[in-house]
Amino acid sequence: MSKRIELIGAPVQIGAGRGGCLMGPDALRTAGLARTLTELGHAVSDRGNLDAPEAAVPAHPNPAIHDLERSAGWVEVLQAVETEADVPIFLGGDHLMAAGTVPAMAARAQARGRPLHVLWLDAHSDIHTLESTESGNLHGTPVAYFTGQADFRPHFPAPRATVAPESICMIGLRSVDPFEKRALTRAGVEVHDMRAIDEHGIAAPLRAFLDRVRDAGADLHVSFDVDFLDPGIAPAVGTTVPGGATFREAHLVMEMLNDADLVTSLDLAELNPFLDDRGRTAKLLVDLVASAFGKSVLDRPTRSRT
Ligand code: 6HN
Ligand code: MN
Ligand code: MN
Ligand code: MN
Repeated sequence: MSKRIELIGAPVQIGAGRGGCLMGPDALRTAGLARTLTELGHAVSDRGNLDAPEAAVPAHPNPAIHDLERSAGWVEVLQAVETEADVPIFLGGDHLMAAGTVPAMAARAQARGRPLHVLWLDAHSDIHTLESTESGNLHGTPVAYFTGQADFRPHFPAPRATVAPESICMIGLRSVDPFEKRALTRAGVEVHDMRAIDEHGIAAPLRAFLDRVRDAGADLHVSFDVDFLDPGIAPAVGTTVPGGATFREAHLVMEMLNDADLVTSLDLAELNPFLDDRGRTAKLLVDLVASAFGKSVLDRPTRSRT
């Protein structure tokens, strides 16, 4: 089915521990994202890259935190995004971007009387608070922010809309800090770590979650962190963790998302082209997006279930 897809560049990089995600949106463009989606029959537009000023915010007592003013600026700018597209694709940018994109998409869902569900594909749970982060890298905090698990004011603006923790499904986890383990349990987020994927496969939990999204009549935001993938196939990310999703596991997730036809927005987060190997990670991401938007091996969808 043909969709109106809007590419929105979010070159956030101060949320990560090292520079390079600034180049993420342009690497995805260079790898042919728009052309690929157009060839699949979609109507693609490109808003170009957003920019964010530093916000005037008080210092936080946690001395590890860096770039708080610019981070707050990005959260404000991204939260305000409005789009007419069926599916906006936010081109990151480190994962702090989700502190803006998810509330923006939650507000958009709310305006059409629907809840927002979030599929979080990541090695990490990113559920630190401003108080708990030890690295001070705020890309580790968006989930605590957009679920309202912690009050980030007065450093960040209040979220425009929040997402219920029970409406989040995390797949791919394999690096979760002690504070985050407690936070995930307390919040009641659905989590499938790599150990569970090894045992049961990736299709079963995803299928169950997609059924839940459909039954809830919800919008679905997918937040795709490059480190969800195994570093052997996706080296261009600052926070590689061994034992990630394989090439086929990742494509299967995207193919199932296409079959379910529920995705209403997508983040492509954490691509650091400075660490890439001749563009292979960027090209893999474009290929995965193609699978999520209709590229299939055969002429007909190979549906696992209707
Ligand atoms: N990401 N839990 C670690 C930290 O520094 O807080 C890693 C965060 C990674 C964030 O991958 O988007
Ligand atoms: Mn400081
Ligand atoms: Mn992440
Ligand atoms: Mn991650």
